[in-house]
Amino acid sequence: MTDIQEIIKNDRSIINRQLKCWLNFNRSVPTRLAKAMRYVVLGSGKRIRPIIALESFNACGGKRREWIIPFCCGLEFVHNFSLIHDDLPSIDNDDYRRGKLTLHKKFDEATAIIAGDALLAQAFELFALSKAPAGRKIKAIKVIASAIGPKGMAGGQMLDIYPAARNSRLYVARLKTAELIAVSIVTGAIIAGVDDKFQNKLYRLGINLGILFQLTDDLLDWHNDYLLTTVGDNGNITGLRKQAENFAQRTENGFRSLGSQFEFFVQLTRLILNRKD
Ligand code: GRG
Repeated sequence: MTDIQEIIKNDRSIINRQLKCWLNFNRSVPTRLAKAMRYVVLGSGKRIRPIIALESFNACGGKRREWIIPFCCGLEFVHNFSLIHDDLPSIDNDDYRRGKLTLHKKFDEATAIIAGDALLAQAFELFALSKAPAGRKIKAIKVIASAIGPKGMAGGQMLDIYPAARNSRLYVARLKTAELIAVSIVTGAIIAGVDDKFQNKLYRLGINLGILFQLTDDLLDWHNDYLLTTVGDNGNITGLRKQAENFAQRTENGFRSLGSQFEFFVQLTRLILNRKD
């Protein structure tokens, strides 16, 4: 097993343990809602966003892990919220996610909408509960809210459903997917206390990494459709693969230029380019 896989495995188990704790409500939450939230979050997600936040915190010299962990978990809650709503009949109308029934199929649509809302709200409670210095915390909360709001993920989702002619595929990928990934790396940097200039550098690299993530997500979708139907658009797939390789090369070079503390992100870029899930 390579270094990066060890790190990912270790981070994932830390995060999974914490997610479980935050979803242990005893009797304080209606049983159906608690079950729905746990059904979604405690599944088999890759936890890429919280891992990015944690490793960015480490690379930026952050020491007190308890400052960043609530942000890691909150970012995963936001991501899960977005998946629940994305799967709804009025949006993508998907029956399966992570190899099991989507939340609205397992429960019902009302439960899915409410569980999504609850996760988004609880994410912000977790951010506020971090013991990080208040100024850092407020800045991180501000950039996260902006990344998922109308200028970020929500805007991207709108353009995905109602495309506007002038918006390229890359622009939509940036809003819908890359902003949350970029803000995960920036959050680690803010909470570790690096300066604004370095935060901005990481933001730009995070956007590239996030676009790469969406491009490879599209490639995986196409590959699976191709396997199912044996009717694929090979020309398009080759073009997309080339675009992903270009993004990966530029992103990898950018992380490499930041020094050996960012080796994790150099390797992560390669891993995302070649991912199979
Ligand atoms: C945030 C206010 C607000 C609204 C959300 C529904 C919605 C609006 C946005 C959906 C965005 C979306 C689902 C983008 C796709 C991102 C993507 C590539 C998801 C797959 O992520 P993985 O592979 O999933 O990390 P796992 O299952 O591993 O967690």
